[in-house]
Amino acid sequence: MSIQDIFNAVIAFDEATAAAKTQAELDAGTDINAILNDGLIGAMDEVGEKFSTGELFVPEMLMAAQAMKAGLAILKPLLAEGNTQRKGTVVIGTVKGDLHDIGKNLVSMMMEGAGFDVIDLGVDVDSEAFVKNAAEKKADVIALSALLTTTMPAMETTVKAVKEAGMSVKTIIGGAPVTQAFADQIGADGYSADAPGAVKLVKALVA
Ligand code: B12
Repeated sequence: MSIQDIFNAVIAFDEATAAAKTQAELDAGTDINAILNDGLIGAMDEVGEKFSTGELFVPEMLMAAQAMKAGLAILKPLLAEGNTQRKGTVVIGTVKGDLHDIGKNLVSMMMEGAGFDVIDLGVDVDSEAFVKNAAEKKADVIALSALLTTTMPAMETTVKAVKEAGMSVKTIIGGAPVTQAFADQIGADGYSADAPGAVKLVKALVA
């Protein structure tokens, strides 16, 4: 039994095994971050590579994502465990035109686990919805996710809309193609490459 079994189950689109092996590793006391990064996320990286080289297609990518989600569901209570004192409110979503939500969900779960109230607007969220919800919920931070280079401009549109609305809410961005340089370029208040980093960033911004 090893983390490789989880990796292999995701690559094999096997939801039941991905869930069972994730549970088995947890029961064996394996570090949750190792299960997440080396097992579940590592496998999705491999799937992405194979998609790039034409070895896999969208349906397979989706099946792998389902297997990954089955493993994530096992980890979720542990990721969300911990500090119950609320630290602030985060409105999160995947930007307009983009349907990828696995990374966004992970960021959302970890923020909840860190004690933030998280309002998840889902995928394909336009700038008006981000602004409206952040205003209504008196959010401290708006967190934007994008996985496609073609949807990164929607991040800029949203950051601009927040500024035009005269809101004091901070904006942070993330997702595989996003960089610190892009965050600086569009005037976002922060960027992180991963979910634990996103939590640190939000803590620093609301402190
Ligand atoms: C699964 C997947 C899909 C699934 C999505 C299922 C779902 N419910 O999310 C499906 C099959 C639907 C899909 C569709 C498409 N996909 Co796709 N997909 C992927 C894949 C394989 C994995 C993404 C993933 O979930 N990774 C795991 C998560 C945990 O990582 P993550 O999202 O990067 O999130 C982490 C960080 O980025 C960060 N983060 C994420 N969000 C945020 C937000 C904030 C605020 C912060 C601070 C941090 C942060 O923290 C997360 C955790 O550490 C990637 C390849 C890859 N390895 O990235 C391609 C990939 C993103 N897809 C790609 C493409 C091209 C598409 C399609 C256009 C394919 C098509 N021809 O139809 C469509 C687009 C649909 C749309 N309109 O969105 C390309 C994008 C290329 C590009 N640069 O633009 C990729 C890179 C594959 C490739 N190598 O070509 N896809």
